[in-house]
Amino acid sequence: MRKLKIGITCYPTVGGSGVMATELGKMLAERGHEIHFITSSMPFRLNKVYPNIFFHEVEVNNYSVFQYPPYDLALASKIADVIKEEQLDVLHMHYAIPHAVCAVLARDMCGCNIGIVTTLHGTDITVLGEDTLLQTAIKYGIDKSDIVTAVSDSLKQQTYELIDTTKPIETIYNFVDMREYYKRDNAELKEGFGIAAHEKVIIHVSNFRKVKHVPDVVETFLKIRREVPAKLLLVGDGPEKHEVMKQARASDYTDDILFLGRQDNLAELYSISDLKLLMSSKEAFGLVLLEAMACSVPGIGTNIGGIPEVIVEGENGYIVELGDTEAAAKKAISLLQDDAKLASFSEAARKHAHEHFRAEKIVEQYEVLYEKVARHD
Ligand code: GMT
Repeated sequence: MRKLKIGITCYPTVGGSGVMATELGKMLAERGHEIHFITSSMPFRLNKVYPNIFFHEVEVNNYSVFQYPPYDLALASKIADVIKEEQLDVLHMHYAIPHAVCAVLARDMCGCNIGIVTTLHGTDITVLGEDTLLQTAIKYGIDKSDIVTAVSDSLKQQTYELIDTTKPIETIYNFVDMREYYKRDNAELKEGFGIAAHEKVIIHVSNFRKVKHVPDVVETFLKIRREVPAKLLLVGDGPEKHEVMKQARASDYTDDILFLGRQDNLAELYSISDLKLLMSSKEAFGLVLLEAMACSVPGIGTNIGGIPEVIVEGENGYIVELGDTEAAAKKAISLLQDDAKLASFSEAARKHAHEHFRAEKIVEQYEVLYEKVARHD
């Protein structure tokens, strides 16, 4: 495979799409490609120096003549500069708006024929796509990209339902780097959190947005806790956290609910966890489920978006209807009270992550797409 110069734009802050874009860049760099991140700040998972990864910061100045800082134009202009200066072969944009639209504008600005691959992650379609003010821009970003991918079949389907486009969309699932995400022996950490060896650990990781339905996670846990000695680890931060803290404080099991805030080393936390809960109302894929599965943690998730494409019902986890905390708790209790079943689900989770979503397998699929649209001059 030809080594390419690839420009990547994503939202570099905490969030699944930024995580995926950064992990993809790191994997591609390891495979010999030259990677140029064109983002507003250093992607947070880019925590080590790579000789063939470069960061081009998009600076947005505000001028008194503008009511809003012109991020989109600054980004398009920066992408155009980087295409020319670094002789990029291909652009990979994460999010249809504004990123794909900016890439199209940048291509036009530099008058070149660089290929644009756009990946849809969910929020850009299922949240923004419902906004009629943005639908035309989203359609433009999709239609003008050379190749469009979605992170699940469900997201692909939803895109056709919400956006008036006939553009072919290819599903390329998210991936997990199993060299980083694997179960380690971490009894000391469990003890450090004050969790007894016999207690089960349930984990939820999110940005505490409304769509994550964290109150349903807490409600499910409280039902489990009445039957099983357990602790709930709530990892992350976001707009709903305050409400969830109030809910936890008002419960009979306040001390069993641990708020850990944002954490980088998720594999360590998954290594002390027995079960993952994801009760979202919108979820294009559910990367956190996959990362947990790679660490041998089965999941219970809602019958929403791409979640049923990650969890195999009754094998490595369970699917419940949105808001059905009763069913989630019942299934969790049956699993947590049966050590043999829990061990079999844990192993099945790890195996499933490896067979279907391991990084090498998925990154190859992107390489094939890049080769199709990369410049040949
Ligand atoms: O889930 C979030 O709130 C963050 C969001 C994002 O845009 O970064 O995540 C989306 O992309 C992830 C990576 O592809 C997916 O795993 C998440 O399911 C998806 N979130 C939603 O669809 C709500």
